[in-house]
Amino acid sequence: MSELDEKAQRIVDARMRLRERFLDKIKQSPAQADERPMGTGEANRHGMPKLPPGQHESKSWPILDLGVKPEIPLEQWSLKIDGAVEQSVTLDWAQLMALPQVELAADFHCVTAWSLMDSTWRGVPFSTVVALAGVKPDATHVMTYAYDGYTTNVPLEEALKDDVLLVHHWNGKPLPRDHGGPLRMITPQLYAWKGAKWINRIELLTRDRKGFWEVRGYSNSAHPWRDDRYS
Ligand SMILES: Nc1nc2c(c(=O)[nH]1)N[C@H]1C(S)=C(S)[C@@H](COP(=O)(O)O)O[C@H]1N2
Ligand SMILES: [Mo]
Repeated sequence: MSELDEKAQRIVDARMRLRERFLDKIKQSPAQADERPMGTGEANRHGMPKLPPGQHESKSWPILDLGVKPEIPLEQWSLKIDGAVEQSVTLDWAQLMALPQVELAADFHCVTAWSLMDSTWRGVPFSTVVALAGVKPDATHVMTYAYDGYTTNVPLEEALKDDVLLVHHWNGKPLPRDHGGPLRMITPQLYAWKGAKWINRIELLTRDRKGFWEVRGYSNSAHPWRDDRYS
């Protein structure tokens, strides 16, 4: 194995150990725990009905944000992982791209009732990036921050699911700035507001704290198959 392959293998192993710590919670968190989830259509890749209740399919991809679309040149871009971690880490673009990359198909459900189906996403699993920093045993939640000032929170077991990615490509093309490029998070098993566009910081928390929309009345848990939109 080359030095680079060995490094990649160490990162992948660390990610697996981290996910193992949370595997029971991951399995029991809402998507898997619902015996009769709401919605219609064939099962999607994580076993939920393709279309969550109250959603309709959108053929185009709407743009929703706070109106500020930060432009971050790649040479100035960075992502910080801190909080309840063994060691804070700040990645530059080249370091992010040197991590093991994955590609998967997933749907995208916005709380305003549209769903974008069957996108192909390419990026780095959230769990890979936080494994680099080493997650402390008492970490339970995550706050993500973005270049436009947006924040959103998720339980760690939701964030560690295999389809939660930090993505830089959508359907084979670089992620457009309007949709959070160069890098955004996606949370296919939660409403899309849980995925920060233009992400620049991941803070591990030892107790839950609410993000931008969560303090303004959106659901803290945001589970599409429970029609879980507002708190
Ligand atoms: N940085 C940032 N991320 C964000 C938002 C935002 O305003 N700023 N809006 C959220 C909301 S409410 C939704 S529905 C999705 C929309 O993503 P899109 O514009 O790519 O469709 O991004 C989420 N992530
Ligand atoms: Mo939204």
